[in-house]
Amino acid sequence: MTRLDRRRMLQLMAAGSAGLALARPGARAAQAPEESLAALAAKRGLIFGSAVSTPQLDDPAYLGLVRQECAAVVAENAQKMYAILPEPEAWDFGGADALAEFAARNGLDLRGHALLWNHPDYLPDWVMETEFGTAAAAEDFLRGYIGRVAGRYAPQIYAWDVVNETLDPETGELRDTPFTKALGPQVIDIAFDAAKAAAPGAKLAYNDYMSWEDGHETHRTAVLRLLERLLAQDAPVTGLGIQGHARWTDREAEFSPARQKAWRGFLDEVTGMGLDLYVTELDVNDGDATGPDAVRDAEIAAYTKDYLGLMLDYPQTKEVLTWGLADHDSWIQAFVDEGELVRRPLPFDDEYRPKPMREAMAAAFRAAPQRS
Ligand code: 9MR
Repeated sequence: MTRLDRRRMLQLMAAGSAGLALARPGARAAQAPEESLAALAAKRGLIFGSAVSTPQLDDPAYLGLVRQECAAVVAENAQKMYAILPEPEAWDFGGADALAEFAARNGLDLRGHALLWNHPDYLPDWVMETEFGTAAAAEDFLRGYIGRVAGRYAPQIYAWDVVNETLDPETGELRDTPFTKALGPQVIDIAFDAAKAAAPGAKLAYNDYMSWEDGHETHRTAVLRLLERLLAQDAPVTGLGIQGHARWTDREAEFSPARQKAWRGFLDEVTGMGLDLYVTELDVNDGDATGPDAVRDAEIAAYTKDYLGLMLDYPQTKEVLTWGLADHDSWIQAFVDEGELVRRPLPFDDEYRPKPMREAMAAAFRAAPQRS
């Protein structure tokens, strides 16, 4: 456990849930379950937190829930390159600074996401249109960008997703961007090196959405090869960010013993390399499931308990973050077609009432082995 983890755990344990509610006037104490997820996780040496979007910083009730339940927050979008550098030289730290201030004011740890999302759809348009000409020019730009962003929030940010989703899940190859054109696979090494230089005390993760689901085999293998290569070249990577976005449509998609076995095989290889695991973006999309909310919620909760049970079995799993706390604000709702049911992917409903998924998470934290 790092010094930061230990300090946070002691704070949470000393505060207890009543202390947390009292210290946080915005919190909806009347609805608050007995012990916060953060306190339950901290008892096991784990960090629990959630993504927060910039608009949510203007929603006092939502922030009350964040303060009530979380030990850490991560920017849902505000630290992405398209938000910080939407045009050449047009640096905009507004959203990222606002979240950093919220975290500091409330004693919350701050995770960083993501220094390099090396993906054609999510780099700023002007970067996608740039031809760097030489490898040195691409490297200079990338080192300058990462140095400035990671340096600005050091040492507040205790962990960075240094590189996000750079592998094409279908082919296992690096995604094609101006950075990969100019630098090839070295782009990843350069990003880690620049992050380490600017934030020497932070945990540094490769973050991606490979999962236990069918069709993810190529993606999992590509991630293993990338991590092996990085470690062989002494890149300062400390762990793998496992996003944990699950799609849970029907019985066909269940977390079956065979799929769990394959997933454990993958996690065994990652941890066998000496890396930590961070669950960074947990949510459960119940797709086109039909039926009453109570039935859908029970299935999502059962899955969450099994999934976290497996993940927390690994003492290398040090953090669990959800990608938001309340259903209505989830990114998944943007993909709901007309006539489909609104999804229920997160631990709280749209009135911030705890759902069975929250109970499942609490149970998984209670049952988790103690980690050091
Ligand atoms: O939740 C995020 C959504 O609001 C953004 O529009 C989208 C594109 O920036 O990114 C979403 O977050 C993604 C995260 O950054 C990386 N992993 C997948 C997440 C869900 O798409």
